[in-house]
Amino acid sequence: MSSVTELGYVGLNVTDAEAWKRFGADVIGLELVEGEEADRFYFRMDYWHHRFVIHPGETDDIAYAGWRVADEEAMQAILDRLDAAGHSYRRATPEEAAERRVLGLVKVKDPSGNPVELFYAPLIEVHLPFHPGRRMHGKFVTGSEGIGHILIQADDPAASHRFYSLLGLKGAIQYHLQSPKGTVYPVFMHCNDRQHSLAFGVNGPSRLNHMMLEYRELDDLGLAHDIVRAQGIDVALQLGKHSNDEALTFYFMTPSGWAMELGWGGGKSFAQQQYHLRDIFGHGIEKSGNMDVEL
Ligand code: MBD
Ligand code: FE
Repeated sequence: MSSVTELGYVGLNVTDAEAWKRFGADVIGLELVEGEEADRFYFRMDYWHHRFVIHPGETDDIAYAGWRVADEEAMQAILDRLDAAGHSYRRATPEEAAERRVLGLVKVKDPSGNPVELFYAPLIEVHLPFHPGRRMHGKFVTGSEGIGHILIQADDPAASHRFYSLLGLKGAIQYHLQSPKGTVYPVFMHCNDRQHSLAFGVNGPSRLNHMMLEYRELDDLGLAHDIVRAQGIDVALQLGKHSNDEALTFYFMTPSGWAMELGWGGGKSFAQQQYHLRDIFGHGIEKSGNMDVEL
């Protein structure tokens, strides 16, 4: 069955562009690319033209999530499934595809109204090696595992699960967790070796609850943690290790008010379902508000 292959890029609406440039480059280590378009800028993580499109404006939230498919044929197979399920979508114009630096682009919304983009053939600039925005020991985990994962709003988790299954993602509820709103049942879905590329079932004030990026070297996670602490950035969840992907991570607030999860050592996706009641260790809530789950 044709499937999306990775979370390839993310678009973000931000109110404080200057804060985001510093945050992306100096805290996370992303490569800032100002580009020629006055209304946006980019961050790179690897050889791709970009992995983030930042749109300064009036709001702070995810603008779209870009899911890659292998080619035109795989795209058509997924569109056929959306048609059969009665789910509408729009084929982007060549100008819109060029805007994203891809050769094929379709725009669709998930059942909660989260903008989703399906694309094939991104521009990969192999002649432009990744140049981190600050010192890094190693690189980001990308490649066939995509940029990381997002935890997004789902008004009806069962409907979201059906929709993302049409895109080819696989997964299920992997935790039963306590939150101020009662027990929550987060769903985790994967489309490659990364244990999960998508999660939902923990709703908060924004469409994007958090986004996770992964370093190849433990020392880069430690460096990021030192920088976050030195800058006095609010830490939402302290360092800890998840039971599902076994990644060592911590969560801290972006200039947009949703959380960034940075990690190291994430495990692979598995074919058989299992669930957990808590994490292996850590992840204590420090700054309440966005990630109020007892892990
Ligand atoms: C994650 O990446 C996560 O964000 C949560 C809440 C639980 C398990 C793995
Ligand atoms: Fe996460």
